[in-house]
Amino acid sequence: MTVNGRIIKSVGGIYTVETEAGALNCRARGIFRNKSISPSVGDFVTVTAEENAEPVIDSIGERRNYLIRPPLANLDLVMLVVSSCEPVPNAYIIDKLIVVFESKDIETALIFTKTDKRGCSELAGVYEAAGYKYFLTDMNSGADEIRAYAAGKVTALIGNSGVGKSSLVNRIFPELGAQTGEISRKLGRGRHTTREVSMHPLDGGYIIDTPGFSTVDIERYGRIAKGDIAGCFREFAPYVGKCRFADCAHLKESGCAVTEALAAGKIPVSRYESYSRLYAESAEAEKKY
Ligand SMILES: Nc1nc2c(ncn2[C@@H]2O[C@H](COP(=O)(O)OP(=O)(O)OP(=O)(O)O)[C@@H](O)[C@H]2O)c(=O)[nH]1
Ligand SMILES: [Mg+2]
Ligand SMILES: [Zn+2]
Repeated sequence: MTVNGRIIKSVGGIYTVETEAGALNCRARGIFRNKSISPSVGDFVTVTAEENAEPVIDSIGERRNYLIRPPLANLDLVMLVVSSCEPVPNAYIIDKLIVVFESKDIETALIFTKTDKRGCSELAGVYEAAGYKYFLTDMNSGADEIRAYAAGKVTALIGNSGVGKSSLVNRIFPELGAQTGEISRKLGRGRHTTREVSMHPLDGGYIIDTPGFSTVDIERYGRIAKGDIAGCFREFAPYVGKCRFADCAHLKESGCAVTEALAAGKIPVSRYESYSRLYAESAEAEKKY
């Protein structure tokens, strides 16, 4: 028997595939390993289930989009989860991730957590000015708005370890009881409590809890060509193409419409700083080829 389904969970080489015949725990055919494609949460797959044998994933449908870390396919929305206090928010990392999502054309919104501990109007203001939808949450508020926004979409919660992704999932699905973990007092970091990617049906879509990343993971994202980075900063759009030089890098060139907008306060300073840092890193990497 062959059935179609979608991978909703993946742990140590066992994939849970939601099918019309219910959820099946499957292995993947070896062929994927040879082709270096790994079946990922969100993938549409076909499964062959013979009697008395473990069901096996035979094929993976074409992906609309794909993230390497955490491995996720066919997303409609990424909600980047950022803590207002611990772990301390890092504008560069936020912007680097947003660039990755923008480069893949995945809609991005932000969630600022722990607003009971520290307000974050300044940070929120930056992303509002940049043109992003954002939400503020604490242990008692914000979940309903987020749930309403995610309705009907395949939404991944992505963010540093310890920012409160699983806590938020538990507020949206009180019956789920996802494990959450304390922040290490000494390091001010999360402890990688969530180890697996899991997808939960929500109002016609799905919400996906993911393991928090570390800085190492950030470095592993594929680099984006330096000339493509400005296009991933959506608030630059009104100015890009209006510079004096067609090949303007928006750094120190004269007649640059982007740096003029920055000077006029129309582009947030931290966003521009992230741009110039990402540009320099990408230029450095391109030199090595
Ligand atoms: N004060 C406060 N604490 C929160 C809030 N949200 C989460 N926390 C705490 O932050 C810690 C980490 O929360 P988790 O939900 O485990 O974080 P996570 O993002 O899932 O972390 P990983 O699974 O490691 O990626 C826990 O001690 C939570 O109780 C909040 O809104 N306010
Ligand atoms: Mg978690
Ligand atoms: Zn320019």
